[in-house]
Amino acid sequence: MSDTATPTVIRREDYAPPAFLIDTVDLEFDLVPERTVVKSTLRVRRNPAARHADNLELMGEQLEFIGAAIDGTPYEHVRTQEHGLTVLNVPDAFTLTLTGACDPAANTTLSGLYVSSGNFFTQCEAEGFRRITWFLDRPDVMSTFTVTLRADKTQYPVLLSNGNLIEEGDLPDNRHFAKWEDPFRKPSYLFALVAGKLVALEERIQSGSGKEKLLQVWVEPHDLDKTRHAMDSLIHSIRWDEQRFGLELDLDRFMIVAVSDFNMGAMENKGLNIFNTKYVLANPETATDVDFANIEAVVGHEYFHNWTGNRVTCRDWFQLSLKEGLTVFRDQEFSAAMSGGDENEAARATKRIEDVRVLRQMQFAEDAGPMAHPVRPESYVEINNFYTMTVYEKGSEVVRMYQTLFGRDGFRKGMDLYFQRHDGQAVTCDDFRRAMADANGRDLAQFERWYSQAGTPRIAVTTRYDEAARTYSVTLSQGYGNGSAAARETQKGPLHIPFAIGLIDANGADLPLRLEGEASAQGTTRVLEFTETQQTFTFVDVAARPLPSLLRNFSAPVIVDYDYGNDELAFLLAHDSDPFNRWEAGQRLATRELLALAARAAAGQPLQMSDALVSAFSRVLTDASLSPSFRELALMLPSETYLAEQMSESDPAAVHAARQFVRKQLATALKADWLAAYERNVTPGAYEPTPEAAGHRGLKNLALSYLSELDDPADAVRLATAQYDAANNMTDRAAALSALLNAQAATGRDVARAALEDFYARFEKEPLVIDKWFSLQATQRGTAERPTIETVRALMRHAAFNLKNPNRARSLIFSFCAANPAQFHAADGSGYAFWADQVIALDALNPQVAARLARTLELWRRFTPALRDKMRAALERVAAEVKSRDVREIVEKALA
Ligand code: B3K
Ligand code: ZN
Repeated sequence: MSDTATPTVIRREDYAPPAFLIDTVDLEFDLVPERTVVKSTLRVRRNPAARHADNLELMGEQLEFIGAAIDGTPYEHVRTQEHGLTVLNVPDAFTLTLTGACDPAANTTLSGLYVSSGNFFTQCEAEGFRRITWFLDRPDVMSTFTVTLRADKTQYPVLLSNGNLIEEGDLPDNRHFAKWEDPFRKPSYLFALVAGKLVALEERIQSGSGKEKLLQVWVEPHDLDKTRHAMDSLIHSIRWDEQRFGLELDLDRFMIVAVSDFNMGAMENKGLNIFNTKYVLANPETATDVDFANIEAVVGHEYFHNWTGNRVTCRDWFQLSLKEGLTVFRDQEFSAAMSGGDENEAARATKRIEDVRVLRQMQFAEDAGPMAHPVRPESYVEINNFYTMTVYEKGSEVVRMYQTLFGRDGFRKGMDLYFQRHDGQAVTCDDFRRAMADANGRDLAQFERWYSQAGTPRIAVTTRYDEAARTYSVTLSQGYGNGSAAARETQKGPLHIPFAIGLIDANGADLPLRLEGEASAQGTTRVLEFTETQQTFTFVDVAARPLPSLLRNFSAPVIVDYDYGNDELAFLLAHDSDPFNRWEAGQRLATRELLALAARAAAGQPLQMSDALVSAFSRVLTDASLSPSFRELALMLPSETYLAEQMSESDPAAVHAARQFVRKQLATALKADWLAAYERNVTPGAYEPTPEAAGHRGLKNLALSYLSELDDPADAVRLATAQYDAANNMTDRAAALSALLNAQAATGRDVARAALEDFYARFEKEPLVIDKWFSLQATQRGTAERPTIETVRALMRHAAFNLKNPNRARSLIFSFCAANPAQFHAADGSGYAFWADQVIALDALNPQVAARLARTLELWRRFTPALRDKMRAALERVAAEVKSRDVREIVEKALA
């Protein structure tokens, strides 16, 4: 099938075990950029658990066939096709040798074997291994691998692959070789090799059981000074997984390699993780607090995959969330633990709030559009399109709900049973759920719907206080509201929802909770098991009407509809003992105000703001009992994208006007408090990426950003200029530049120019910092005289711009299309035309990156009619021109 024919839909219900198994794989590479020859020797046998097949069908793409042999004898009965190779009439068990070649230098897709900065790298998940050699490239075929790499010794002094190095030496003609052996069976998607001029930071540690382990972080020589944090993060990850889950590193050596051309964040190849430089390299001058935290999270995530993904892998790609949802949950718990210890609830809440923000902004939107799919999808055209927020983030929420239901100990029991049963296997989401159910003696049949139903559940809450009976009843009703058609198709019945609740008295104290039928009160937060369409829970012994604190700590990935009054929200923001719900109350208050203002802006009415939000925010800002990081989160307004999605018709211009208006009001009314917060949160001395110091910087820089909204931003310009000049770290420098750009847009005066030029000159040799330089400009506010699209178009012609580098493409194009809604959705449609040009250009180079960009228009039907028509036209142009399966799946679903 060629890519332009009708695309094949792969369905979960069609799963069949492979007709053959491959027990061992021996690979020999002669690495040459333009033509790498790969000899693959496979021990193959018929799968006793599958239907008989005469022929062996292997997948292969973009490969040149050189020859085949069976049991050492050349074999002619081989047919090659565009997407694979068939070996005809094979015996029951045999050794197959296939020799082929590929062209890594010409591989701009960054899938398979490719060259970046003169070095070789691989990316095999999901289906890249077939671009290296012919194979049963599916995760339920697990084999042990040995790999021999041969290459020029000067050009490629370092030769790495999975597992342990068992031999190395010189060859004639200035060449050398290295032979690697991975003792663990693995699917082909976990294969990796790296070859080139790299250096490593090394550390030796003892694992929990006392075995010596060699840890390495490999980078280009000039980046060696930016590896310490990644190494520390790796060591912390190893220790945390030992303590929390009793899981040890199983190899003698664990390597991380950084590469600057990479489609996503990182990849968990067995023993040889390959990372986007963005998630490895950091020092105070080049990386922000957010970068430091992201590196820790991604290093943890990939390391944790060693057990959840590699030792136990997925039977098929529909089960992707089995490893991704679980591993995201593990990395979230790890980051929470690192930010304040496993038991510090306030510090954990900060991480929880950040994660929920992402979920609500990105996953809820995905679930409301044409790409909506269950955590375990039913079908796909291109699997790379299903590495989604739903599979990752909602998948993580589903895993978290087991822990909410069974507690940390019960969850651990389930994990232990999962590994006891399935170590070394390729399994399904059902297997994981069964382990959790069996370990905790619970029936989780209904819980399965979390895996099979798409869409965001909505829970309507009504309450009733009976003064005479001293009872308080909470009635919960669940449904899905009116989500997308794609989601509705999957919805069959009510979910099993852990709904955490607390009741608060007039003084702001938690009430002890006793449900009808219980002998005594137990605790002040109760996880209700909500399993029916509608259910009433009655609390007894309630002396006065309480205020409910609903869905504490966001105990399920749902939307809660409850009609709080503004004063009630302000009260919760001031008193709720659940830090997540304190934050939530403030967000509800702000969202309500912002949406009302957006409606007025859309109708051309003048904007006016109530006092409720100003006084609530003022209390938070000046409440010294709250941590700076909590205050920062609570004082941050919901994003424009999130707000636009809450409107019946998304109107980015109206949302922008409303949000800017509120920012300016808050800046003006609280000016003195912002200035005081700025002064009080400076962090003198050497930079430290600790959560505490980062919290101070975060609040200080938020204050600066509000101050830059003032009609006369002279204070902000003065502070930002001084901060820029004096900064000893990237967090402060970038925040200062951002505030200057904001003030520049507001005043029309060139106040940011000098800093912008300095920034470029200072960091010209640091690609990750230059990405920030592009991104700050792409997300800046535009003015009538200079809309941001003009800046972006000019930057596309900048010498440092390179469409082939995904980080650079993301820093300019994605930042503009996905993170600057008011400018991107300009009424003249210029943003959409630009988007279409870039999707089409990327489609020819790198379909995976192109498909990600294509997704930024998928919610087009939800916008105002004038924008909708222009978006449709852009989508239709793209649909007519693109060739890749990846982009076609996205635009065809969007237009369907
Ligand atoms: N498993 C990889 C993602 C692979 C994406 C393929 N398109 C990284 C991760 O989730 O850890
Ligand atoms: Zn992952």
